[in-house]
Amino acid sequence: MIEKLENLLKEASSEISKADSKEKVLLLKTRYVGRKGEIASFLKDLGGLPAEERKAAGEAINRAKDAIEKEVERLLAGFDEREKALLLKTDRVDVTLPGRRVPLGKRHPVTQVMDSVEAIFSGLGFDIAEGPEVELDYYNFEALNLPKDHPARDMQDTFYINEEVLLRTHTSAVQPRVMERERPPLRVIAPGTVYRRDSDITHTPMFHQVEGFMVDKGVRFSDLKGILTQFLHELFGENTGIRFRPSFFPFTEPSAEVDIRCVICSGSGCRVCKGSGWLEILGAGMIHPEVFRTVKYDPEEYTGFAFGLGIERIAMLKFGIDDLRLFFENDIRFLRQF
Ligand code: FA5
Repeated sequence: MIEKLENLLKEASSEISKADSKEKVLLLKTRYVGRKGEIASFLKDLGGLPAEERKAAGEAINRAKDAIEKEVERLLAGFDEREKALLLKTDRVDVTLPGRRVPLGKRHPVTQVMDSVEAIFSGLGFDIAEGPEVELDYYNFEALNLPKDHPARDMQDTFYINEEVLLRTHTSAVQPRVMERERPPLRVIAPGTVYRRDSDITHTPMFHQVEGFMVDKGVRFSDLKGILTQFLHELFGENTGIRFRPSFFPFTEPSAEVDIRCVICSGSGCRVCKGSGWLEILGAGMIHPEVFRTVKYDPEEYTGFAFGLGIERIAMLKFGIDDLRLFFENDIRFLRQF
């Protein structure tokens, strides 16, 4: 058996050394040292040997097996090395290939308008303030000269949380909050989200406003008109049609609303401007003395103006959109256009 084993070992190492691929080496490995290979058949024959020969024969089989396995491993390692070297030579990174494009997101048109409005008023010396969206009835109405039984509360359909807490219906609620904690002179804008039970092509239940107010000694209606005209010219261009209309708000006296020439129909009348040729974008006026008394400012000493802009309405006019609800449908095809 020992002799037979030596012959097998010779044959195996000669065969293995001739193998010119990894696959061939692996096939020979199976043939010689696999579970049903040549070495395995020697192990089977071991039982037929006289007891005194078995030990030496067993040791010789194991030695032969080890030798073949070592030879196989050595050759396989050689193939791996050569493969790696070849890969390093041929598989170069082409640094001239163009990179993969990362699709760029866009800012929402409402955010874009909000940012422009903030930038223009910052340039005019206004500071930015914020207030809560879940607001007390007191700041949203009472402190603005709208006591509980005031009929003008019906002008804004309110979402109430309970009798004293609501979703703010306008950013005007920030006015008494700021005035309560600061003294004039004040030049403040307060951008934010507001809520009303409203829905049609020019109204949505959630929308954005920017409140603005200025309080000092000797502030006049002409200051309000000057600031708003300057702002609207910067935003829409010098040639845009603007009109001031008398109006009513319980927290301003006198009050006005400002309209912009409808860009959808250029003023000839359409469903957006309801045939009038104009679209209302803001309410404004001189702050009511009652509001000043509530925040402990002396109305004999200070005067001030305030205004509240509808951001979606401005975005409609700026981008020529004929249905305000489109801004909130989150259709990516619509949003990509801005
Ligand atoms: C007010 O909200 C007042 N607080 C504005 C104000 C501030 C007046 C300071 C005086 C002094 P009004 O309800 O008109 O007013 O709304 C102001 C603007 O918000 C409107 O001109 C319009 O552009 C916009 N707006 C009102 N309701 C909606 C709505 N449901 N959806 C979208 N925009 C709206």
